[in-house]
Amino acid sequence: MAQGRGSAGAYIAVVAMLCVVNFHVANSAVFTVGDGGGWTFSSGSWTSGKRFRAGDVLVFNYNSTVHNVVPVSGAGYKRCAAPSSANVLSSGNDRVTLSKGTNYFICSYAGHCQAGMKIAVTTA
Ligand SMILES: *[C@@H]1O[C@H](CO)[C@@H](O)[C@H](O)[C@H]1NC(C)=O
Ligand SMILES: [Cu+2]
Repeated sequence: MAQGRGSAGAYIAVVAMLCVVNFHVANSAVFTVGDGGGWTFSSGSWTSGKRFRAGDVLVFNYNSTVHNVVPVSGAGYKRCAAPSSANVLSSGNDRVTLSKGTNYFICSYAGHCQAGMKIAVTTA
């Protein structure tokens, strides 16, 4: 009997855990950067009026022969510079989960960031 109650308790704990996981999945939004236009030179203004939260996912769609996505620091964003150790994303369909605070991304192809291919996404 005691053993039966024990496994029922474990079962309830597992179900409760799955509900928590589902809750997080259901509450994280997926945003396509630039919407139909994709990740490009005019992406900087795409963030305006949107509300992002930590855990939300950004999808970067672009032509990978001419662009990339590099998560950078605030300084890297301002200077349009990525450190050599940067994690360069280049699949053309990259998904990035937003963390708390401001998340910065640039395209590191020569001149692209300077031409506006950069975004700063602040999570609430
Ligand atoms: C990607 O860009 C290259 C170079 O401009 C071009 O030749 C190619 O057709 C483009 N691919 C797509 C899918 O637009
Ligand atoms: Cu580019």
